[in-house]
Amino acid sequence: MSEVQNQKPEKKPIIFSGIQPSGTLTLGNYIGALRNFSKLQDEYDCIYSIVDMHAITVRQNPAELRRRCMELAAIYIASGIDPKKSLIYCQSHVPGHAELSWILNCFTYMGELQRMTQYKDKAAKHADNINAGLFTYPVLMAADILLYQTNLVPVGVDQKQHLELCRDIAQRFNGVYGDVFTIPEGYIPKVGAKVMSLQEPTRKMSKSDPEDTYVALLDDPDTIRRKIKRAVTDSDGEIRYDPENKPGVSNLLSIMSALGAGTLEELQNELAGQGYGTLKARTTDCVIATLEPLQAEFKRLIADKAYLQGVLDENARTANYLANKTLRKVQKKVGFASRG
Ligand code: ATP
Ligand code: LTN
Repeated sequence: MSEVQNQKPEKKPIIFSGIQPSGTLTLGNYIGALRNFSKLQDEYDCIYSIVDMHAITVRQNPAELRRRCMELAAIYIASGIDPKKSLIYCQSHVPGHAELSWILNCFTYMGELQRMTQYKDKAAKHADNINAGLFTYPVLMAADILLYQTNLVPVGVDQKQHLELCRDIAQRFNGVYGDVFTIPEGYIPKVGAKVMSLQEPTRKMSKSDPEDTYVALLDDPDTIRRKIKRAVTDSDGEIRYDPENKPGVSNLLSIMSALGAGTLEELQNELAGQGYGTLKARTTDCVIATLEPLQAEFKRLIADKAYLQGVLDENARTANYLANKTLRKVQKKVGFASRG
């Protein structure tokens, strides 16, 4: 090996994650996933997709979906992802996702997909439109991840089951054809992996639920204050972390802790003996302080559509190049005809 080759920098491990442009991003998306995206940009090669193909598993208004894709690109950058270091692109701009997804469909069992809790939840929620895309959604997600030989996937805990299926599919494929795919690991936060609804604190906060159940990343301070003030708690008046018996209070404590206000224990000690009014006011302050800089940066970026379009176009070209490397290998392995 020549000296120059010897000095070649080590290839960094790869991070991949995606968020659906299916609604206004919530504090749950931020705490569970987004805020971790920018953290590891220097140690990893990071790829963050705006997964618009996943979003259409539920009916979307086309103009709104297009607008939300642009907004999500601005939110990604406003949260600290640097598009010069990390890739930010729209899933639909890289056809390899759909192509690999088809192949992986043929390595996934109906029974595996039938067990997916997100599918069961969404099928119940959208009983008038239980389409095949909703059913095979986790296979497209596996394709997203495996296409880039991903090592680490930052997600909220609700995606753990999908991630395990992705690993199973990859191992099954590798078992037949040799080491084609890297087997990915999840990166799930210790606190805040599942932020709960403000109105029904036993359910996950979700961007496709009614407005008053979540704090949106772009809510103004008054709206945030009002929503948290109305958050459901309980009637025993004690500030204690106990998700089973006190889901509402525990949710507010974990939100604060996740946003850096202290460990759950510290917060419990600090707030012991105080009323829920104080707990809510403190939570509100933490949330506003976290979101203010992100919102200011978002406003600046969303005004510059040409810049955002440029980032999406340029990064999609790189993503296509990387995706095709894996895709060609997979196509060859399964025996698709060679190209002249
Ligand atoms: P939808 O309601 O449209 O299904 P969603 O709000 O669940 O959307 P996704 O786009 O499916 O959001 O998820 C994006 C990322 O945010 C995923 O990594 C997911 O695990 C994470 N996430 C979503 N909701 C929460 C939550 N309440 N707490 C923590 N993480 C969450
Ligand atoms: N299914 C995810 C979004 C998603 C994703 C991915 C996350 C699609 N593809 C790949 C991580 C890696 C969700 O949050 N509902």
